[in-house]
Amino acid sequence: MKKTGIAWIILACSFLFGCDGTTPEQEAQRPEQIHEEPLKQQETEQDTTLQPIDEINIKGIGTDLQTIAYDQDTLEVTADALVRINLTNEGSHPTIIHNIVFTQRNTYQKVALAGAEVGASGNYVPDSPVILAASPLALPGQTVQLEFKAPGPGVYEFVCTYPDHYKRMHGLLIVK
Ligand SMILES: [Cu+2]
Repeated sequence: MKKTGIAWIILACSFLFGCDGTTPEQEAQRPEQIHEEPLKQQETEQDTTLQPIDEINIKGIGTDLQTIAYDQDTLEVTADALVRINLTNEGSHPTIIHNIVFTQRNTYQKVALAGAEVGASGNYVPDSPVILAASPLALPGQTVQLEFKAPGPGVYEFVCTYPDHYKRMHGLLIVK
């Protein structure tokens, strides 16, 4: 008698609500909810606007090997931010060509010397694990762009690897 009673309740329940206690009305809304969840998740994963962007404009100034320089010797960015570097070569002489290469600390000189060995065909950038990011070459009057993800907090370096430029064109990247 008890068993039959329970069976009746289950039967009545499934007629009225569906077996998990939802009304037919709620049942109708459900497919929409199921559809919404994965979409929201996808949006979060693809939403890069949540990542801070640190944009830096830096210039290569000077007219010869004795006067060339970056217009800043220290750059500061936020750890893990997307860093966007705009390097403008303000030189006018056709042989004054610059780039900007970010490296681990105490390596800029080694990287620049290796870059000079690589030569123009490799944009003067060596294949090295101490390089964080390297821009293309900027000809006089040109602006080149470089984007990379900032590393963890610490002190890093940047350098122009065009032959002989490293002596005057280098600086520190501070990541906070
Ligand atoms: Cu240079």
